Amino acid sequence: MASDKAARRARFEAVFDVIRDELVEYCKKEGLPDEALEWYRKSLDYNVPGGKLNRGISVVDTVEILKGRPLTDEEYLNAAVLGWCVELLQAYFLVADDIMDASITRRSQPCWYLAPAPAVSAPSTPVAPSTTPAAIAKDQPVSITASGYRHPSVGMIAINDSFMLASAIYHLLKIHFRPQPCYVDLLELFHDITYKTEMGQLVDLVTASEGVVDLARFSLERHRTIVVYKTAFYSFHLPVALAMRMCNIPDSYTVQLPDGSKTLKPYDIALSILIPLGEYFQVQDDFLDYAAPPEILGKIGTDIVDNKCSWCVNTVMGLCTPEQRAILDRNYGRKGDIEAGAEGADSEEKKAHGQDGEAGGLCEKRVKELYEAVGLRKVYAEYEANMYKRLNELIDSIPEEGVIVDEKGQKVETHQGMK
Ligand code: GPP
Ligand code: MG
Ligand code: MG
Ligand code: MG
Repeated sequence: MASDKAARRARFEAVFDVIRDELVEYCKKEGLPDEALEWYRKSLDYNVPGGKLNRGISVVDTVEILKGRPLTDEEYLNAAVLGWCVELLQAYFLVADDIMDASITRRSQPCWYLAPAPAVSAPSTPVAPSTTPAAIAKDQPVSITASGYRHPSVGMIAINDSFMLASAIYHLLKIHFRPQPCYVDLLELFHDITYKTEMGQLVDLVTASEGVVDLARFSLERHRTIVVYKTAFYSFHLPVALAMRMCNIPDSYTVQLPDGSKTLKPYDIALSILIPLGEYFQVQDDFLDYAAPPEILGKIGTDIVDNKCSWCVNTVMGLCTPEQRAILDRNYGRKGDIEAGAEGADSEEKKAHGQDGEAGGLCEKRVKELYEAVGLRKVYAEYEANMYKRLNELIDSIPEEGVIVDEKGQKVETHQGMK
């Protein structure tokens, strides 16, 4: 089973080389200089293939389930190209999100905007090596190697790199899908879902506005809007909807239950499960931002320091005493060691901690202590168990058998095992 999963991943990964070469080759044909080709290749290799690949592989898996048989080589390539387009979209979002969230690491390497720039010229001035990621971040756009040399880092070229990761999607769709009937539907899906994700990112950012820390603006309702829009649509709905479009399932189809009690639309059925699944996934991301060690997570959590409307802070706000709430108000969303209303404080703890601190400093530490004190880990475990049950119930509510009819009410096929 495990080796089957590894083999599926390896087959999917092999398609990335084809895609990357197509993209770089296209830029070459446009006459770009070698330096730019080298840069683009490095950006693609650094940002696209290193993640879990769940989103991309689920396009392939869904196409296979819908076809109900192993895919031909041509079908596999098409499905994998769509999968890699989702991974390109994810790379585009992550490169940009890491700049906006001032993150330090991603997938156990420096965020792209902090990474050593590709094809750098020989270093000239050795400087003392810096040890903390925070120090490297402060020094950007210069990064420091283990040997202590300063290198120019990618810096704000990362903004253009993120645009090129997104544009690559539309180039690949054109090369691989233009003659197919699903082409416009695929384009529309990528455009619509990108727009929705950007809406979610906007709500995430304006709710976490810098310098104005007002926890009264947070709520679980606001959090739900953020996570559904910034994560669930692109991470869960998009891969399945792309597979359905590739299989040419039209919007006009309805599924009639065998007893005739209900008619359901296939795209609505998919949404009704994938959005709650995406919501759960982002709650987990929020929880891990606080609870998981960076060595395991591959990224250093920034939500507390960044004043994010995370599931953690919203849940703790509903559990804490007025005294604990005051601690939260003073320390949440603060970048350093100075609590709100305590400027100039010079406690022993602060001295011991050091001004540079780790990541967010003393304020972040206080918030994390509070999370522990209210038992957030236990509350999360309960949330996870409930959500797991709810998602299984939702999946079970999909009929095992149904009759698919077109817009004229004509039977298309009897479909078994829609789950
Ligand atoms: C995850 O938020 C959401 C995204 C990566 C979407 C970004 C959308 C853009 C339009 C740029 P997050 O900040 O919690 O993710 P992470 O924890 O991985 O940084
Ligand atoms: Mg982020
Ligand atoms: Mg973010
Ligand atoms: Mg996060």
